[in-house]
Amino acid sequence: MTHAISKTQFQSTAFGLKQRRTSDLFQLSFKFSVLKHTTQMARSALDEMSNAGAFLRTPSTFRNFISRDPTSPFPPEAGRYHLYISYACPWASRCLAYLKIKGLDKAISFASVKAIWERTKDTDEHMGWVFPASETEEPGAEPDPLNGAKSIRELYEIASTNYSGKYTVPVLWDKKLKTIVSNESGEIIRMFNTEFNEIAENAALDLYPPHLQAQINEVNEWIYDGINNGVYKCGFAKKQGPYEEAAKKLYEALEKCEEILCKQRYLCGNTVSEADIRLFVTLIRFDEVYAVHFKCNKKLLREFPNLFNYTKDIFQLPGTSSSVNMEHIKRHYYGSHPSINPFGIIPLGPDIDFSAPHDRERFSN
Ligand SMILES: N[C@@H](CCC(=O)N[C@@H](CS)C(=O)NCC(=O)O)C(=O)O
Repeated sequence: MTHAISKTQFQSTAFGLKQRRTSDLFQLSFKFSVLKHTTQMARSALDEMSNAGAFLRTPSTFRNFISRDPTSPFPPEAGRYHLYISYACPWASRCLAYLKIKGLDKAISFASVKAIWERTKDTDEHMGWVFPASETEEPGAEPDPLNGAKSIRELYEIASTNYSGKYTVPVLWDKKLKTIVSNESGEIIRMFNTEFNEIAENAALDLYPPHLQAQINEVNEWIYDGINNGVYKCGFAKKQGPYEEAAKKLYEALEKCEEILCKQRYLCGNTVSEADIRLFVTLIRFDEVYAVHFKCNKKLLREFPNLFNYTKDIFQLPGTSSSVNMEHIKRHYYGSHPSINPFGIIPLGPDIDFSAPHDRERFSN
């Protein structure tokens, strides 16, 4: 038996191979374009990049309001709403802090996802927030008690069949209409502050009182841009220029806070306000995460005497400390951004005791 092949056989085999290679290539490129398409559809914060290499956060999309207005489709009923959070996320944590501070935790249920992002579907590469499979899998995280969802992404897909944005926390969920009321923390905290006062245990506390609103809005604006979002602009920058610009702005804003806080207890005077809770969620993560993971190391929080003591002061407000889970915070950041920390190593320090004494009472009288 001979293994030689004729010229025609050779030509046809070669043609077949070439054809197969072309068709494989076509299929591969088709698969790649589908993949590209689906990953483009399922985005995360790591994809939000300008051509100049700067991080650009996109706005939230579910913007309904729970309101006491009798015509509101979302009235403030006890037991009707659920807050999906991640303890790691500063935006979700500010909602949880409000829920605790206002005494709403019996009226509004809440649960946290797992700390580290995982694949949300087998059919594409999207990495995002997922629920544990059991109560015991991860301390602090719980399976979805309402919809049995495996991921936050699934909740967005229940709420909207053609959603194409990011699958972010917080998610304020309406159990009755089975939909997302809001995924914008800046608006959720306003609802928690005023709209549930008939059922809130600490209704008298107003963190956005009319006489301070203009001042709070003004402070929020530069603190959001320079600090809350500023640390992300430092951490997610892909070029030196945008990183340096963000870091410079961050430290200017921190120095401005330090100056304000050497004269008064809180950002807008001697009573705590929304502006303080919004700043706090970034400061509590600063030395533990942002200084290392996001390269915000020009000066540590502990090197700003007023800001550091102020952070302890806010941490010690009744309700706030239970919104902080440092284990989740550190595991999330160091473990969910492989492009920044490829081996997922979590630094041991600095392990700050925020319940230690502070000197902020000096402003009270
Ligand atoms: N504007 C939103 C931002 C929320 C946000 O960015 N959350 C992050 C976690 S810190 C998130 O869920 N990211 C998911 C992703 O980027 O895919 C808010 O303030 O509520």
